[in-house]
Amino acid sequence: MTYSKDFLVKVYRDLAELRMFEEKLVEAYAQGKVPGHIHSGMGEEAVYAGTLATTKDGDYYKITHRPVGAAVTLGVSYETAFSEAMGKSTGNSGGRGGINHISELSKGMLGFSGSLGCDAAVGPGAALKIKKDKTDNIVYVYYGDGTSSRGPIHEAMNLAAVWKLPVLFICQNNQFGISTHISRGSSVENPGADRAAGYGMPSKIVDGTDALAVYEATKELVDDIRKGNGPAILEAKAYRWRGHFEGDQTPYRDAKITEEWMKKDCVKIMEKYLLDKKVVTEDEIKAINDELNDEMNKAIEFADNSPAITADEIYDNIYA
Ligand SMILES: Cc1ncc(C[n+]2csc(CCOP(=O)(O)OP(=O)(O)O)c2C)c(N)n1
Ligand SMILES: [Mg+2]
Repeated sequence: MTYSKDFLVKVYRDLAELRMFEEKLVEAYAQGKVPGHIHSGMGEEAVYAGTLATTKDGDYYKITHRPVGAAVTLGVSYETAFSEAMGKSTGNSGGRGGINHISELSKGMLGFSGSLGCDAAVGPGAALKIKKDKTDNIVYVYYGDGTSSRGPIHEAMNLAAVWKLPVLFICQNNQFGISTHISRGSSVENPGADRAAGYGMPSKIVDGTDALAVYEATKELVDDIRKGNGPAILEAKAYRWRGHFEGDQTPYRDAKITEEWMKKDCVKIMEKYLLDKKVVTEDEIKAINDELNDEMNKAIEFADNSPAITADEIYDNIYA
């Protein structure tokens, strides 16, 4: 496939932005600025940067808890995202939702439940609207390898397949659900792709550390879904570099394997591709990263200086 410089730089920028957002979040967490806990998605950024390079206006998204920086890829401002993570009134839920709830419907984001998988059918629900409107939009539904065995995911897949709804299910296979390796949670090797046959869906498996490979595999499936041919599953293989949460010392896995995976750094892989092909210079790479760094530091300062949610406000906008 041939790519324009603009396209390649955009994919690189998305990767670098996701990585930096995750790094800054880990740093803010270590400084005690983030209430609750965070789930670093470092190492898995190409799954989002690659798939989201295939979107068009009017598409919908159900992202997961990892990496939450996907929300900024989808257009949530740094100020809003850091503020929400830090429990500040300037966050998109006024600081009530916190890290897992950085979401804006105006950007096509359908929200996220902390009870993993239970809201999977919200994706097919939005896809039903698209089908009734007769547009060629689609819904991107992300889920982890651990979540892949939950019942509601399979009900959502069945419904999408029976009604031929425009949904791309994306299994982010980072090989662990907290401390449980996928081999202990799934009877098949590929918990995303191998299960597609059960619903008569097409599927693809891709190296989730190679953003362009992810893009190409996604594009093939997405082009077909946009034509009205029904849902599909993409399984992207990557690895969770850090613990399940910050402070998890990962005694349940071999540090050498983690080190090997960390050599497959999706940001560096893309950077090397751009430099080898002379698409950009080292200076251009530096300029992109300097700009991201400046903007994010300003956003963190903004969040630092924003008022925290008060005890009186906690129950505002909550309905029972
Ligand atoms: C229904 C439900 N059960 C258990 C949990 C606790 N939990 C939080 S994250 C997680 C691991 C999920 O693994 P996976 O789907 O592979 O996503 P990953 O964390 O690896 O990105 C679990 C079990 C939850 N949030 N919801
Ligand atoms: Mg996982």
